[in-house]
Order: sequence, then C-alpha cells, then structure tokens
Amino acid sequence: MKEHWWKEAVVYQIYPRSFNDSNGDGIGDLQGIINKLDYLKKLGIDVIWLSPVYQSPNDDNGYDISDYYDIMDEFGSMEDMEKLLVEAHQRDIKIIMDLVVNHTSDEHEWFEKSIKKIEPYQDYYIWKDGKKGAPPNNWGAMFGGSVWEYNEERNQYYLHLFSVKQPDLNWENPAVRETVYEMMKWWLNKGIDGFRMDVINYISKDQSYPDGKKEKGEKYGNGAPYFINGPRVHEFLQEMNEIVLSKYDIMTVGETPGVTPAEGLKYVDEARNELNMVFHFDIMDTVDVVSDKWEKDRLDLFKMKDIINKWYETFKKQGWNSIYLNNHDRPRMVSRFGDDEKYRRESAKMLITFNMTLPGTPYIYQGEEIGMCNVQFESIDDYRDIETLNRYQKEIEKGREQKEIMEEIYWASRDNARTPVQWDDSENAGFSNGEPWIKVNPNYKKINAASQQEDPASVLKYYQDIIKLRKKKDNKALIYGNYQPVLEDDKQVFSYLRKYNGEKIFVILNFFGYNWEHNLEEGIIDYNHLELIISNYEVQINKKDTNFSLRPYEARVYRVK
Ligand code: TEU
Ligand code: CA
Repeated sequence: MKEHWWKEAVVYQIYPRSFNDSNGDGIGDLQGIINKLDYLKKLGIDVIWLSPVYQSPNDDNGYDISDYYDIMDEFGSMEDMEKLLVEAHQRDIKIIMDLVVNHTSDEHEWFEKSIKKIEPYQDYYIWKDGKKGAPPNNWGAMFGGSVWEYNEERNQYYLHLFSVKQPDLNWENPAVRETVYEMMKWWLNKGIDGFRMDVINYISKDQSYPDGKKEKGEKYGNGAPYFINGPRVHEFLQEMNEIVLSKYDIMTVGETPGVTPAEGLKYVDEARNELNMVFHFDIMDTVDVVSDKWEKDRLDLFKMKDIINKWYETFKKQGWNSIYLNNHDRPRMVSRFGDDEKYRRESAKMLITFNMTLPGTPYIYQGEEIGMCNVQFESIDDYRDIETLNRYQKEIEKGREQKEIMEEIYWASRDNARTPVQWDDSENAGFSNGEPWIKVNPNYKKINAASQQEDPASVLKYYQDIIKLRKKKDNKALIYGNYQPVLEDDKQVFSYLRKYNGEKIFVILNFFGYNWEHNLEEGIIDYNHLELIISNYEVQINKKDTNFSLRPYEARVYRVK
C-alpha cells in the first residue's frame, strides 16, 4: 500500500463560529483559533479542517459564500487568516479549507449579475422557464420547499438544492469550472494544505431535469437520483485534478452523501485521479431510521459491522477511507452511539478507540475530545440552525404536537454539535466574554477542557494518549494494516485484527452498557501473547484465564506478540 502523509494524519474539524471568541462579540473567530493552537498541538492532531470562513451572509453559517476571496467580517481579516496559516505551520499543523462550490450565496456578485444577464455570468447558475406558471419540476429542497425559486427580474426560476439563498452553480458551463479552479489555486498558493469539498457529488445534474418520485403525503418529489453522482461528476473531478489538485502536495476529502462503497471507490480509486477520500454516511445512518434523520433507531451492531466490512473490502486495493462519528451536521457522538449520562467517559473513550483503530483517516469534531454532549433547549427560539427552524415550522403547520417535534430536534438537530466549545467553568464556558450567538450547553461546569487537562482519567487525556499511540512507529498496523473481523457473530462486541509487515494489533470493544463474557476460542487469538497497549479501564490480565470479560463500554487494544 502506498504511504501518504494524509493517511497517517489525524484531522480535527473546527466550526469557527462555535470554537473560540477572542474579542467578546459572541462569535468564534480566527484569532480565537490561533489562541488554541497549543491546545491542539498537545492533543496531537496533524490537520485542521476549517469549516467555511469566507465572506457570507450566514443564511447557512458560511455554507453560503458571497466572496471566496475574502474572510467573513465576524471571523477577522485576510491578515488573520495568513497569521493562522503561519502559526499552524510553525507547529506542524496543516490546514484544509472547506470548498463550497455546488452553490454560492444569492448575495454573491456572480448571482446578482446573472439575474441581470450580464456576461460572462448569464449562465453561471441553473435558470429555467416555468411550466405554465409552475416550477420546472417537482423536486423538493434539502431545507424545505421547492428547489426552484422564481426571480421576477429575470422572469425565470433558479435551482437551489439547499436554501433559497444558496443557488446552485451551473457546472455545465466551462467558464464556471475555470473560475472555481482559479479560486482553488489562489488559496493553495497562499499555502493551504487541501480541501474538504462540500456535497461534491451533487455538482452534475441530469440535464433533462425529470420529475422525482413522490412519497405518499409528500408535496415534493425526490430529485436525488438525478443529481447524486450525476452524469458528468467524475469528468469534472478528473478535470479539477488535472488542472489543480495534481499540481500540489495536498489532501482532499469529498463530502458525498448517498454514495455506496462501489460508487465511493470511483471518487478515490488511485488509478482514476480524483480525490484522496470521501465522507460516506453509512455509519451515521445506523442510528437513524434510513432516509429520515429525525427518527431514532436502535444501534444494530451487525449493521455497523457489515458497513465497516463492505467499505474495507471495496477500498482495500486502491482506495482510502475516512472515519468520523460526528461533525457540524450531526449530533454529538457520545449522545448518539454511546451513553451521555452514566457511562459518558467510558463510552466516549470506547468510541474514539474505534475511530482511531479502523482503517482510514480519523476525523475528530471540536469538543468531542472532552466528551461534549447533545443539548436540549426548552424553546425553539434558542435554536439557530436553518434546517432545524424550517423543519419546526413545517411540522407545526402539519398540526403535530410541539413536544413531539422538540423531541426529534433533541435527537437530530444540527445545533447539538454547534453549541460553543466548553473551555472552562467560567461564564459562557470560557468561549466568550460577550453573549454567545448560540447558548452554551448548561453542563459546561461539569464538562470542560480546563478541568480535564490535568485529570489522568479524563476523556481529553485519553484522546491525547490514543492519538500518540496511533502515531507510534511500531503501530503502523493501525494505519496501513489490513482489517480482519473477529467475533463477527457477536451482537454486543466489535472486534478486529489489524496486520502489517508482521505487526499485529487486536482491538476489542464493548458497544453497550452492560457486561460481556466470552470464551475466546483458541485459534482466533492467542491470548498468551497479548500485550495491552491501551484501555479505558484499569485492566488486569490473567494470562491463563481464557474467559474474557468486558465491562460496560470497555475498550482494549493489544499488541499480539
Ligand atoms: O451538507 C450536505 C448534506 O449532506 C446535508 O444533507 C446534511 O446532511 C444536512 O446537514 C442535513 O442534515 C453540507 C454541509 O456540511 C452543511 O453544513 C450545509 O448546510 C450543506 O452542505 C449545504 O452547503
Ligand atoms: Ca469574535
């Protein structure tokens, strides 16, 4: 297997608005990130993925960009950005930026000129005539309503897969692609180390724009089959790779909702020259009822094992995966896959052990390293996320009980991940001296970075240790090793071997809040030659004891000698 720095890296995602506020306006900013670089260095991460910091009216917190060449006023200036790059690089931390080019903001100059048909912008977006006063087709948008918005001035409809303020760029137009590539080069020449590409598998649309299938009782049809992995997406990415990506030593990760392993491989197959890795959503979906993220499902470990197997088997020859258990769009990992009350510490540590020992590049989302949890605000007025607010409105209009809707929001709202990082137990969790743009999780007195820094039993300390462990030279099996499932038929325990050049590592994880006992069969694993290298519990191994037992959410990693 080819070795690359981005395969060995541990990535840390920063959602700048909620990370650290340096000037007391209640909004996280670039200087705030600079102030925490030493903390991140101590944590041991190699790469920061910076969610969008470009100029934006913030309809979708920066995922609606109005100027790719400028920094959002609230976050600071281009000088701050340059300083962040220098300061990070001095500490051997790389920075990848979010590339949001499926759409722009409707306040982008390109869109304003496109409305007026000013060249070369006339066909920068997807404009269509209505059908007898109705939109061009029946597709529903991700954040509610139709994907088509009528513009009076141009007397046409424009397509927006997300909010009305996020018009989709027309990738069929070569001038659009050229402009995007230019912009990417501009940032790479500034010294950034790569891109996370927002919904990059949505950029090519089926040019016939057929109606989508409608579920019973739904007002809109499903357009996804006509824009997910669309007809020209690989052609576009190969072009981007040839013109831009291949010219730099960078890392690229594409966000690709709805891809299967076979489709995913097309994006990352080394022979095809597109991207280094993608984010798939299969692991996320294990605890949601498929196709409806608002509905909770019980964790089925067989499903999870199956997913890990399939992606590994499909990718092992010439692909590379990325592993994450939460991000700015998904609720907190410990609340979703673990137990955020009784076993918060244990389950947070078990889950990061999983994340750090599976094949693929691991991603940590800010605050995860201290075991931050989901939040439950009593009033909808305390929520900020456009998806959550639109959804609430829509369900209220349907006549549903408010309490029921709030329960779903507690489970699935993106704001679960967007409350400010809990730095210490002072007011506003040390995030800001002013009033934060979104309320702090009230549990910050108990859960915060300061109190964990010195505590040997803390979640934070465990993260520091396991990152160190993953990067030790004699643990290369954790990075390049093959993956071999163990105890496949067990519904409570997730276990596997990683092997590389004679090194062998054995991982065993109890995914539930009760004990597990088992006789490890001879042959699967030679327990006389196990050397424990990390665990979230104090472990005493009786060498002769073949009866293996694990406590709630217990995680153990062994070197097999
Ligand atoms: O998310 C795209 C995406 O996959 C959405 O369907 C996502 O699951 C959404 O959050 C619904 O819950 C990306 C960004 O990560 C997200 O923050 C943006 O809002 C979106 O694109 C539009 O840019
Ligand atoms: Ca600020």
